[in-house]
Amino acid sequence: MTAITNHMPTADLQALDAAHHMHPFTHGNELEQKGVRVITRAKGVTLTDSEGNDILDAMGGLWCVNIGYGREELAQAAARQMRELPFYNTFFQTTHVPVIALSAKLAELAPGDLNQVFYAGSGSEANDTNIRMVRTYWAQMGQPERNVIISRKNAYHGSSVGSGSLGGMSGMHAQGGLPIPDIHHIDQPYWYGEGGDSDPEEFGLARARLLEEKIEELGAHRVAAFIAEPIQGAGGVIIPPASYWPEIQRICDKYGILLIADEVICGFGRTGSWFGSQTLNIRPDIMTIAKGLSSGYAPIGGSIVSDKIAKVMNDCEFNHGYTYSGHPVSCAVALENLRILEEEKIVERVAEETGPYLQEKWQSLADHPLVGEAQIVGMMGSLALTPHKESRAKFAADAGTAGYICRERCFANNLVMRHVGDRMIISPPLVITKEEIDTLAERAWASLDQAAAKLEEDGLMKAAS
Ligand code: PXG
Repeated sequence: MTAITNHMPTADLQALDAAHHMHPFTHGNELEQKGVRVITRAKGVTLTDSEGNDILDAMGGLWCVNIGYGREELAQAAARQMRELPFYNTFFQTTHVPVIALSAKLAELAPGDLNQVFYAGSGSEANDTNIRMVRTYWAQMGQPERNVIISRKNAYHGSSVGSGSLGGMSGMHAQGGLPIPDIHHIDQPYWYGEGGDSDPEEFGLARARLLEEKIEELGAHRVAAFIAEPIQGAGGVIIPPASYWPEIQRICDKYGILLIADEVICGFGRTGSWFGSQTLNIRPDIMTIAKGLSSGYAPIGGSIVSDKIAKVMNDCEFNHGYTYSGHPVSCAVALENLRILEEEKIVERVAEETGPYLQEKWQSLADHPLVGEAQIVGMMGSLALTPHKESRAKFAADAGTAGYICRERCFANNLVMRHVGDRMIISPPLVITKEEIDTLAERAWASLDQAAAKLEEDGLMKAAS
């Protein structure tokens, strides 16, 4: 057996990684040339790499480590559950205590009549469940032709064949035969990038009305559901104009179309409420959950569904499920995570204390010459980089060039801040302190300075014509 310890030299770990590990969303050869960064441990909001660098993780792992790293209670919960009952399935007329307790807790936390949970191992799987669930629901209702799902361009709903089809990422659709049939995409409510000279609220309304146009075009009798993230995450933390969601809700209500809120990122405190749907006043029929549900300590996802849907679905046998649906260890870890979020009032703190503090610091980054806008809700924020603030111009260079340069500077300054195209994004652990927020803002500003200098030096501070 190869024993890999933290003491193995970094270069050896990198070589083994390059030889045997295929990374998601990564150009393997480029990564090998560059040398992968090896993360060895983490505590609170701080990662440590194999070279001993301490890095402020402003992405919360991958939008998920809401309670921060290193909480012993979750390790204890996992160990206890592994000893007692490491696995049993929930398929054949059986259940277990952790899945019962977690389901009851989620029903209590979820808004409205969202009271039943179908489990998955991830957000992608949960959205695959949703495709089959809403189509089966309508078939059960005697309307099997209602099988179209409408989503949005630049949405992210996962990477499996079904969820990748729901998503609106063109790079993903270009590989592997996506999208599957009967998924349609409308334009996103991205005023900064696509709104031109329009008023943001007018633009928000116009983008919402694209849903109505699409429904009319396809025929309402064909449309099963609309799916959207309350705030687009992987697409670049795009916060819609205030006019957008009320109009979407009105349209879904008018045509009786099911609304799926993908809460994989927005859920569990990220926006300052338990769910993004509460922050944005949405009444979904289904919420997709994952990530913050367990703070990433164990893989788990699911769909929380309304009584209306559960009643119909429970009237048939839904031929669907995963070996790890309601995995007892993941459920026990998720329960302990929810206990910590609740008892330590972490969501309230984001809403009332640290969120507003981060917002103030984040907004001040908009004063930087390279930043066209700074947007933030709760603890998910974005900066739009631009060569020309006043006109919100895009760079003449390929999209993502400036963002990548800035991200590299962040890494060099021991800050994990991602880029999506030329937008910089953050989603830190919700437990980040004011002092750590100061550090985040200082490192971000320094990285922006260095990125601007590099862009000038390379002649890249030019606006696209
Ligand atoms: N829905 C949303 C809104 C997500 O953000 C998924 C579903 C899929 O979840 P799983 O657990 O299957 O990954 C996600 C995941 C990025 C990035 O680059 C974002 C995600 C995953 C990987 C990378 O920002 N979000």
